[in-house]
Amino acid sequence: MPDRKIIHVDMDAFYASVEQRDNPELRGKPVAVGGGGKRGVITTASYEARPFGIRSAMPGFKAKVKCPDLIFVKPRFDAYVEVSKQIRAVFREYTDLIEPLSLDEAFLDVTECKKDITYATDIAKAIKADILTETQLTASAGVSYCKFIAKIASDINKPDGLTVIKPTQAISFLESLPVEKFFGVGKVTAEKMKSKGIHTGKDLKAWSQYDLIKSFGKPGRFFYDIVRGIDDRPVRVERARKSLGIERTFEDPIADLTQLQQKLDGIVEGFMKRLEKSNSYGRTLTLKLKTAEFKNVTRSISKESPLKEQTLIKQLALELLNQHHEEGMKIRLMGLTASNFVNEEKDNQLQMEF
Ligand code: TTP
Ligand code: MG
Repeated sequence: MPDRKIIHVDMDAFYASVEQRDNPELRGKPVAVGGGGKRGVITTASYEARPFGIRSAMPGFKAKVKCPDLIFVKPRFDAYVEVSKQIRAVFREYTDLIEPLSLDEAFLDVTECKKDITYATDIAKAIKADILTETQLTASAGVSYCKFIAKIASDINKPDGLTVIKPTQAISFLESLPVEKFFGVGKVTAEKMKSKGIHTGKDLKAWSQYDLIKSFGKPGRFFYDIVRGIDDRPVRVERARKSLGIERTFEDPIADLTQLQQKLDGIVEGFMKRLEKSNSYGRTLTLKLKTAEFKNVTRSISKESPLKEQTLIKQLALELLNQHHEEGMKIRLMGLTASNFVNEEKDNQLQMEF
């Protein structure tokens, strides 16, 4: 694979910076977004609050003890979504290969840049400048040849940072990296690694692939590659999926319910394959029937959590059919659709990439 140019962009103290921008009284002061009420937790804190140890997910009352001058403000999600749209519009000026990880963060593949800029470093500088002009907010960027290293790099000189890690620097950079910084190494895995004497990339590199898989399961294979700077995962363009499904047209319209139930069995099978392939599971299941007179009937059922179980889906599909099939109705087409997809959390999304 030829060298790619990957940029990871991440806004600085995102929610808090938006609040400081929109309310000058908050500027230069320690600000926490969220964390109000008895049990509230903080979503993020301004950089002025961070030296006091104020972090995301910290309960508000605890933060107040650490930093008595801390100002709490309520989140305004509409404002954050608006900024998110603005930064994505900036990204699109440079490339169509954009993979958002959350409102304030995305990977960009700028190997082929829409603007005539040769070096990825200059592209990152230009993107940061455009974001500042458009939003009056700063972002940090990491530049490298793969996603994993670009993401770590964006975190190195926050706020308003720009860190470039070239392929020639990657190996020594990764050797000195603490294990918890490695992609896919969560708290539990990091503890386990440390108990086995693996503290840095250098320690990790001393392990064979066989031993890594034996100790850490499937991700061991990934750890083996990544510590050697091998990460070929493409920047994946996110297509917001609204629904997903299959349908079957019958040669001759079917009136018999039992026969339709049998046909539905096969449709459920195909439907499951479709869901598994795209790894998307919706909370709503819709049955579509088209009659011999070309009349469409669609009936839906929704559950609280995503529908993943074949037996449950089959049962729900049958219920829909039994409830809505009427005596004498001749069916020429039957289909199943999933919709109402649940957005997986950021971490989940990263974990699933394995
Ligand atoms: P982050 O990019 O993780 O953090 P940040 O932008 O606030 O600060 P940094 O400069 O270190 O990047 O998250 C982006 C936003 O997502 C953050 O402003 C608030 C929200 N968020 C939560 O609501 N809960 C959380 O636990 C985290 C980590 C973030
Ligand atoms: Mg951020």
